[in-house]
Amino acid sequence: MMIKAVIFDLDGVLVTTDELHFAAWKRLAEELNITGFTRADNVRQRGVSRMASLEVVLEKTDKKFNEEEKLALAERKNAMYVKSLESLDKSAVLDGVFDFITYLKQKGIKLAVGSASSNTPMILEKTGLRKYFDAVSCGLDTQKSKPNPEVFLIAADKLGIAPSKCVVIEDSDAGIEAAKAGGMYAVALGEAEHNGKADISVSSVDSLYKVIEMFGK
Ligand code: B16
Ligand code: MG
Repeated sequence: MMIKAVIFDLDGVLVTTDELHFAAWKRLAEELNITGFTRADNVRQRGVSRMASLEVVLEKTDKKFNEEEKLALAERKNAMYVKSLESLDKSAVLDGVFDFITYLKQKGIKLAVGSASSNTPMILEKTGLRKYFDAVSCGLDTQKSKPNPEVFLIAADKLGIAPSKCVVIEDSDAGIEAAKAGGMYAVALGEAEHNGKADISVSSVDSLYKVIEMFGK
């Protein structure tokens, strides 16, 4: 199989903003006097929508919130998160990413971002990543969030490339499921490394070159 495109997840694959998401949810939990919210809970927030991420925090309290209150809490977390993005620059791009995307472009492979985050355009601009990508699909484009494949199918559609010719690189279980549901080749990276549904798992960006080489033949 020849591949024509690589679709990257954003938080935790291209940039370190996964840590900023965690910090903002942790602050929200503290404001609500929730003490048991941990990094292990944060792993379940990866790739899923803002509202689904909020539910992971609210599982830790017996207090009940109505829909309006939940929306306000999600908005509050997002305000704290966006504030923490103010100083974001290219130092937030994960090790090896600029070299790897330059290598893919030289090979003529199309590049897209497929992220649940509605803050994707701002993050891509601030980190200097935007100019490398042929298409961006994010929370602003979708109705359904990962594990639904919509965000990746929109990315493939914007590129004009069949899903079967796309490789997805993801750090979340929801994202791996979404890629497979969309008929794409799924590469698990970092936190998703042990996901059994991925086609292949790697521990770092440096190991992605051999995955691409494998398709070249
Ligand atoms: P926002 P990804 C996801 O981004 C995050 O992993 C997830 O934790 C977050 O809830 C979601 O974006 C929505 O983000 O609140 O900024 O719109 O991993 O799909 O790039
Ligand atoms: Mg992610």
